[in-house]
Amino acid sequence: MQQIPRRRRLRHSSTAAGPAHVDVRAGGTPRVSVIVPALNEALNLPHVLSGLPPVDEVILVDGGSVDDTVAVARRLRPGIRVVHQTRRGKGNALACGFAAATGDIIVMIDADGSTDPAEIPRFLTALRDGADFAKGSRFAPRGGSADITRIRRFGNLGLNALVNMMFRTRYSDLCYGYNAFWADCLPVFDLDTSAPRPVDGSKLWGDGFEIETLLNLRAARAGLKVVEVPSFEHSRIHGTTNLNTVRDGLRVLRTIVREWPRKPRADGAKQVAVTVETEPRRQAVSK
Ligand SMILES: Nc1nc2c(ncn2[C@@H]2O[C@H](COP(=O)(O)OP(=O)(O)OP(=O)(O)O)[C@@H](O)[C@H]2O)c(=O)[nH]1
Ligand SMILES: [Mg+2]
Repeated sequence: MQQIPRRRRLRHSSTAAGPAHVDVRAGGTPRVSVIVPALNEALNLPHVLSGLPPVDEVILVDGGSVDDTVAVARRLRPGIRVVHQTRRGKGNALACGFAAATGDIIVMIDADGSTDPAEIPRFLTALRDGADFAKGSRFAPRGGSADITRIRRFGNLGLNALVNMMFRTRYSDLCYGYNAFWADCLPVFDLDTSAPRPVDGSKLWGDGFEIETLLNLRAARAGLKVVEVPSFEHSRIHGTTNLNTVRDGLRVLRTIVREWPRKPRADGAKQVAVTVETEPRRQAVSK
């Protein structure tokens, strides 16, 4: 496991006795930021935001929605922080949200109702129990999906197997958007939010739906301790997907190839068995 410099683990906080440095990983109370990338999700946000457990900060990263996404978010949660992304794509949205987050723990969750906010405590438990990166998995025991199509399932399976072989990981779900990590791991992901938007309208690498793959590969390469957390993916409640299976599947493949030269350390990622207890699943929501 990569040793994260101690100073990156310190959070500067104020107490009645004055400013103090608190090592939150070693037992302080971590502040939790939830990042919600959203593109035209006004109809789904009530479900997502009302289901959140108590957290310290919620950041909605708007992708230039043309519906009432931002207004609905502000109405439902007056304290929500709204961030506008710098380029196009879910990956860029997440990178912008991560950069804006002030919490010790960052949780990424979708805005379409497919990722259940009630599962957040499982991810937090995994992090508090020693993981650097709590990686949601639909294919870990007691995970599942009501949303994934057969072609996406096979694509994910194949790409996942390729990654496990090339990067010596033991991932069970490469392309899933529900994850959480300690904010002090952010430098490992090396995400850029300041590069200009390409004039031809294309997406930079990492800016699209390949973002989860990128995070998983860079976590592995850096030797972060990755723990898979079983998760149940529900169907998107309203609206249609922004993902194109072939186009985005090829982007994931190219991401794997591009990340390969940055080989993992000899000992690989310290992935451990799934140890987090799961609560009963809520009922699947149909489209
Ligand atoms: N800000 C922002 N959010 C995005 C963008 N693209 C997708 N999202 C959000 O990212 C989340 C996942 O996108 P989806 O379109 O649901 O993709 P998916 O979950 O792979 O596809 P489905 O399973 O069919 O729903 C949703 O909350 C989207 O609103 C984008 O370009 N910008
Ligand atoms: Mg979705």
